[in-house]
Amino acid sequence: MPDLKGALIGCGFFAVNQMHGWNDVKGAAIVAICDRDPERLKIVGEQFGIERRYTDAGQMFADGGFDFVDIATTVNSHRALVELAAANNIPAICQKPFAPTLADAKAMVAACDAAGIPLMIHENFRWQTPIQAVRKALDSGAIGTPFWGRFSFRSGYDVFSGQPYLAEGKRFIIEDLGIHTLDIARYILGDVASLSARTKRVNPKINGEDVATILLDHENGATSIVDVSYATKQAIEPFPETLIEIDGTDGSLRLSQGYELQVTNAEGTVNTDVAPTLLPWASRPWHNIQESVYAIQQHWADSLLHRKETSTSGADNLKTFALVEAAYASAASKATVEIGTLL
Ligand code: NAD
Ligand code: 89V
Repeated sequence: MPDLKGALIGCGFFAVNQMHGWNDVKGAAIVAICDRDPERLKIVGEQFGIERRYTDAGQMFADGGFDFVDIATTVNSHRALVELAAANNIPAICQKPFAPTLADAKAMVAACDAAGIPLMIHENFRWQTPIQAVRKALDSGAIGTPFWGRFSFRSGYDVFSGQPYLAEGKRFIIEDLGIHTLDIARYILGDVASLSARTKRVNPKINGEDVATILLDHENGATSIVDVSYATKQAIEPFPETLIEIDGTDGSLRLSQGYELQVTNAEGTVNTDVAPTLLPWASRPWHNIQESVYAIQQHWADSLLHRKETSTSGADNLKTFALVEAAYASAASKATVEIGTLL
């Protein structure tokens, strides 16, 4: 089958990982790039040898010649760019967070549905090697039926130097990082019926919350905790590892720092190294995230070529994004939020 031709919009900090990922993906290649900042356009264009360069996305769509678009801009431009893709009947990948509001995200899904084009949210954390290993261990039945879980990301890593906008918004950790952790909780323990949340801002130099603790009631009766922090200084910095504890009817599972997966049941305890691969273009400690970028992009190419729905389609990701909205609403009101009222 011929390669899919892609265009990428937004040549900033994270897009460099996406461009490396596309170089590795089988069945797809980037043929055009766009950034409204000519400097970023030049840097990424030269680094990856892309000659078709645009400062205006509308002009790039008008010129055409690509089968999908990869939107790697920050959140405020997502709706307009996804709607532009829908208007041009071009399948779209959109970075997380989906949109500034749930209403925007729903409108984006509706626009793509009306145009009959696939929309995938670049929610890559569930594609990390250790998270996939946890999913496989549960699917094997090794610990029976899960009834409790904890999904934890606690770090003191300076994310603001690479992504200064993270310090500026009224919302921070739930919208930027907790969104991944909530998606992992859904991926591992299923959809969520209700939640309650508490937040805190510890770092006085930022505007948003940098600590959140969220209690989830899953539809299948399991209970879990999602706890995230960028204000936690530890002896060995775990960034960007998500640590997981799951208790099941026949055993338990622990994904601990250093990418070790421990599964315990009546037959004993098995420890497995589930560390991500350090891809040739990747660098520690980001390699876990970088490998998942390649994995989700390969999944997109395979799904588009075989006309299959993606794991993190727009429709699926509305259910993760609703948890973000619910967590902020619960933290403000101190009430439990029923997720069904948002969807
Ligand atoms: P960034 O600010 O470094 O880059 C964004 C780029 O988009 C900038 O160069 C900007 O000029 C360009 N841009 C913005 N609006 C545009 C428009 N309408 N047309 C053309 N270009 C436009 O931001 P970043 O840190 O690279 O983050 C981008 C997105 O990636 C964010 O949504 C962020 O949350 C997400 N992100 C995801 C992960 C992950 O693991 N999935 C990690 C980091 C960042
Ligand atoms: O994955 C992300 O969305 C990043 C980071 C890991 C720094 O939170 O913004």
